[in-house]
Amino acid sequence: MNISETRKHGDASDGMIGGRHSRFEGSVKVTGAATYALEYDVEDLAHAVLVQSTVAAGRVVDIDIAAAKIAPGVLMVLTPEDDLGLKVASDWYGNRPENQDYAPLPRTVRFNGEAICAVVAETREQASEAAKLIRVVYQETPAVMSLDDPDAGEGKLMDNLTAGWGDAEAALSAAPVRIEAEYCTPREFHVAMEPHGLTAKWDGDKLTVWEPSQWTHGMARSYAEWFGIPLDNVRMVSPYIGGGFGSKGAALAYGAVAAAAARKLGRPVRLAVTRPQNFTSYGGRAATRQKIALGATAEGVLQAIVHRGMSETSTYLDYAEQTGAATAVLYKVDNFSSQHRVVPVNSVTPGALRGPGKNPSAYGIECAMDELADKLGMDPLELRLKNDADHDYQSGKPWSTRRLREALTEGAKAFGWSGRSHRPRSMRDGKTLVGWGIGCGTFPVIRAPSSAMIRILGNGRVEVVSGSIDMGQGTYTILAQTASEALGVPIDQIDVYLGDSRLPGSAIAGGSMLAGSITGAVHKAATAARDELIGLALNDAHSPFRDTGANTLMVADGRIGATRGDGQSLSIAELMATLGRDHLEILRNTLAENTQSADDHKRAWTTMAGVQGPTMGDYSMHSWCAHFAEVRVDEDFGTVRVSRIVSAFDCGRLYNPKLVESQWRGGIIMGIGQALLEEGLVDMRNGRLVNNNVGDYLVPTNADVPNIQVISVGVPDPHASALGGKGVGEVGIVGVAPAIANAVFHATGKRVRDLPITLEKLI
Ligand code: MCN
Ligand code: MOS
Repeated sequence: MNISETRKHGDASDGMIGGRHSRFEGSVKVTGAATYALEYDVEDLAHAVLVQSTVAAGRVVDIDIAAAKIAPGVLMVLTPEDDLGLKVASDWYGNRPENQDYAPLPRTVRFNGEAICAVVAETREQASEAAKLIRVVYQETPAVMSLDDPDAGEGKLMDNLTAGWGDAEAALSAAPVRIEAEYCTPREFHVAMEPHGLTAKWDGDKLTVWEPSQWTHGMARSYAEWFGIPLDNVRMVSPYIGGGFGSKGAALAYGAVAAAAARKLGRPVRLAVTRPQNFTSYGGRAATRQKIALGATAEGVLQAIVHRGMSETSTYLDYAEQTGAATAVLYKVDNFSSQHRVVPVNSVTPGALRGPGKNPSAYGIECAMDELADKLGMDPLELRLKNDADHDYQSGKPWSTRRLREALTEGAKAFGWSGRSHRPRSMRDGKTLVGWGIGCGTFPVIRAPSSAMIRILGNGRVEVVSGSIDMGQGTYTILAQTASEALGVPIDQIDVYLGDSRLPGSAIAGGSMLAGSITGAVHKAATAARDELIGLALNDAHSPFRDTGANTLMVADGRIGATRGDGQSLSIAELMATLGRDHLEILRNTLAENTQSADDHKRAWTTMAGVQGPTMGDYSMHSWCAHFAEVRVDEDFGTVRVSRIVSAFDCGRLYNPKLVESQWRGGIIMGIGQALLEEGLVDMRNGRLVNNNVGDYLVPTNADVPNIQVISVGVPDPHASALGGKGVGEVGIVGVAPAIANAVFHATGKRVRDLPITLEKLI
């Protein structure tokens, strides 16, 4: 059965909110019709290649570009000598330093792999060849290579990440049962299938950038500010993205270099960031360390949590991988203290990677809970249920919805947890040790203002238009479903246009905030569009419904007609053909090339709607999950295989369970990689990331992925979003690594407290 047949054979309600509709853009992707950023046919294109520093810190004192400049095809060589005339752009939150110069090819090197030169040539091959001819002389300065470096120091205490209530230290020392341990996670990377890169083209002072983007509006703002041009002059185009996982939310130095080169050269420039360069052109997940002490009664009632975490950052910006993020919300505890420090090292500034903060945080607290259960001689499931938090102890607010208890009990039932013998090394299958472990996860509900546009075209088709993006998570599909349901138009009559900064602004596809934010906007716009269509049908001088005496009409299955009886009904196209043009707002929109026939657009009519990001208000809102993992460990060789995972989730209402299950599974698979495989290795002599390629930086392959059963225990959460859904995209990875680590302990009796759990740590 091919994709279009799958769609045809789908259930009729498939296309509604909550239906299991297959990926809307699936067929264009599998047939290769989807165009990615580096595939656009742009005339007169030149190609740029980056040259990166080979030292961790220092000053570029001499660059010999003579040979590169005369190499075949070379058009331009950019070095720190060149004034690109750029200004520092706003940060993430829109704060901008006044009139500061920005040098994306800096003279002062801050990490190994920082871009310092670029070569532009007629072809990419010529640029790469010429790049090899550049000779750079550095004056090296002392550097801190990683958190493991003896010179790394204690870093800086982050006041905004210091939390506490009760008297944690006193309650801890008074507690009859205590555990204390340190947990470590390494530097990790996104490794999205589509590497970074862009094509930049100037028309006068107007810039078009084709670049994979999790946030077209935010990135367009950076380009505009770098170059000092109005925001309207920048167009970011990003309709298809081969995965981002947090790495594609911000415009980065290589983008500034390519766009500056294009401006200087007067030709469009394409810059493909190579796979190795991907590892240092933007930040992965920071390495973390955290000490956790838990105190409990002999019955397993938590008395105190003391948490001290740290994460690496760069030498030039503080980015905190917040190790206390999940610690504070998972359990009921009256005495709590958490601190987080950032330690500058000579690396690119780390960034968000699926479940930032929450992910290493859950690794710490969920391993610690397992250690406590072991010390108490208690079932780790029972320990978690006993300490389930009835409200948010940090904010004092009630949960909007929290079904972690249900996730634990339903997950346990599906997994067969009651068959566990709790003593470590007590379950085996021949020569293989078998272990079962639990890890819980959470991710906050975040929202941001989003807007969307609905157009009903003269031919009866409906367009959903938004500047938000789909990097694989399902935005196209859920927006089509939302519009279909709100308008009463079958989903195959709907087209969705995304990924262009000239379209209505939206939340970033980050922090698992997009689906909840943008479905609200589309629902509102589509409902308003339907009401306006009905209004026109009742009032337009030419409408056949005008004289029927009806005071309302309904739209269903793409037809408009009387709400009851078998009165006349018309398809939307038939109705649109009768309406007077004076009632149709003629589109003066920018999106000519994304539209259907020009004539249809003349008869189109537009509704815009926006939803504000509601404040977090009176509730504490989060998604929740409980993972149950089974591992099999070879006793002689220490090899670990994950043989089974069952995970239960509370993410509120699911707009499309098929896509959600895929999101959860994707997160869980990344969690398997984090537990067993992934680790950025730094050469302590020069700060170079040694395994900067997909051959040496291991991510799970199909052979590493077992049967994963996912279960939804959520209920619609009216506080979380307009349609009742909570975030889905990130919570899946949170809690997987501790579930596996705890299973490995259960199998082997050996507690590995630093990820990944490789065989040499087990032997
Ligand atoms: N969804 C749903 N019902 C809900 C919530 C979500 O059906 N109540 C489904 C929808 O298909 C929606 C998807 O889940 O498109 C994700 O929704 P949401 O949780 O709002 O997350 P965002 O749309 O903001 O996407 C970003 C999120 C993040 S932050 C990372 S990191 C991540 C992730 O999504 N990166 C991904 N999932 C990814 N999936 C793919 N394929 N590739 C990535 O790079
Ligand atoms: Mo996701 S790491 O917030 O893009």
